[in-house]
Amino acid sequence: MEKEIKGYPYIQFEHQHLSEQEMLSQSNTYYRQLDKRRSVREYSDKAVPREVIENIVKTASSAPSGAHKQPWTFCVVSNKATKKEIRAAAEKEEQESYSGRMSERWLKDLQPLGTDWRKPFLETAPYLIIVFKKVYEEEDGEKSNNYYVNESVGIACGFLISAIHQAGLVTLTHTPSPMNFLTEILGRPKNERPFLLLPVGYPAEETFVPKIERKSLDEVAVFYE
Ligand code: IYR
Repeated sequence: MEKEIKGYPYIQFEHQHLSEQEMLSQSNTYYRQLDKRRSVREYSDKAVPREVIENIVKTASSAPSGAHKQPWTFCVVSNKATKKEIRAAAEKEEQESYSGRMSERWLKDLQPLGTDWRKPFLETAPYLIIVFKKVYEEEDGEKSNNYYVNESVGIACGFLISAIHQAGLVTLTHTPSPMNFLTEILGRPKNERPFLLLPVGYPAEETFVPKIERKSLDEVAVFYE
């Protein structure tokens, strides 16, 4: 059903009605499923069908955004030479970060996670998704700023990570700093800034991840009843 409201086209919202029992069951299943997600740093080079990646990106791009501007570009890199170039540039920055730019406290906080400047996953993973935020749009030389860009792109990345997990793949939110080399290597326009880099693929065989605990509901939520 379609109609006009105040001169704009509307369609009827299709709500998926669930019984309370179904809600309980589905919310719990979704929680248990997402709670299994872990950031993975060791990847297999096993190929992933491109259509799976396309579905994942479409899911991310279905996220809400300020004034529905969808201020993002997902650069999907599987080209070996480009991955190699990205790895070299990222490791160069990371080397400087780990040997001086990051504080002692920061380095100590990262120790249990076992990270260092080496990023072999940038070449091993079959795909790298580099998310760019579009700070403004340019039409006929006219610049117009987008709204709530960080919030919008952050939410889209949440959808992306959840879709990757749901597809049976693994990822990692990698944030080399500074990230401008990605703008250059990928030839992105001026209005786009790199936001997050995510390797996507299968975990390497026998992957170990840090034994961490998640905060309890009491620690993260306050109910005002
Ligand atoms: N960007 C670096 C450092 C790093 C920072 C945080 I905060 C992490 O949770 C993990 C790593 C890197 O990618 O190694």
